[in-house]
Amino acid sequence: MRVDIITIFPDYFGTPAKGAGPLGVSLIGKAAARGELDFRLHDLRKWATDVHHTVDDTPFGGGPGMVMKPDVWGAALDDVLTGTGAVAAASAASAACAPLARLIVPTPSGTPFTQGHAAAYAAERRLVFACGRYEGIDSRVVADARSAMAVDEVSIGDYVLAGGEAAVCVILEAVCRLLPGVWGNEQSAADDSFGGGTGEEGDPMRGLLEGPVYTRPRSWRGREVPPVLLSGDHKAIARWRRDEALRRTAAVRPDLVSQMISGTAGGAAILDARDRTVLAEAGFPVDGESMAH
Ligand code: JEE
Repeated sequence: MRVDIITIFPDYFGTPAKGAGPLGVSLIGKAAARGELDFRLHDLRKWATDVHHTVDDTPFGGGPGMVMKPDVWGAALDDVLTGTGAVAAASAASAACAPLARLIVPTPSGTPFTQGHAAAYAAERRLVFACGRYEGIDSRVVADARSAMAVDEVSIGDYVLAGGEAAVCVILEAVCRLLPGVWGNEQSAADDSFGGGTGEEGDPMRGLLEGPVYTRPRSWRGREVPPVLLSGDHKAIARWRRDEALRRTAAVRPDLVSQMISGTAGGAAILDARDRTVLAEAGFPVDGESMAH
């Protein structure tokens, strides 16, 4: 997969080719070293035409801060997509026949980024990320890009960052661990059953958060590993894990439990009698039962 990142802070991403920075280490770094990932960093200021390499201007209509200029972004996207590298060389015609790629624009006003997006991006040949700064990018840039390619405006969460770079790192980490050949993929990625995510149909843990996990030693600072996990009784272990997952999800993400219940005709298809007891104890009415407290 080829990944282009356009930013005024290419240094933010370190030197992926040298194994340094967020894209150079761990699984992403190893996939890059094997040639499965090809990162290209682009300094947006390269496409600024004035002597000060200006990329921002005051917002029309007034208001705080600055907005990134559409002409600079348009030239950058044209060049990166056509692969010319020449400043403002791309015509509308050459942009129209740009190689298939998806443009991803992180923004606080975007669609919430989910595991579903990560899976879709992992299936693409080429991703292009546009990192904004200041108060964001002139809205016409995305409108214009949509005439040539698929464009996603996504948000990684309900808080305000100073720019899109950190969001790109988050998105790439979620995407790259799903790539075929990236270690852990066969096991861990297939196990992903995160709420609203890509857990397979019939996965008993789909839509739930994972419960607690343990490793050796069995006893640590007077705290014991739950005996069921040492029992060798796989059925009992699976049941315990589901109970813990239900309890944890009810406690920290009641919205996911509600989604599970409402999305499946009262949860009939996916909630057994034991599930209903566990959820009732956690204060969730299931199947017309009243709240436990
Ligand atoms: C990209 C610039 C900073 C600050 C206006 C008005 C917005 C942009 N989950 C996420 N949080 N933040 C980002 C993100 C932030 C960015 C850019 C992504 C480019 N910025 C910026 C303020 C404003 N504010 C009041 O409501 C909040 C806009 C992001 C992602 N992905």
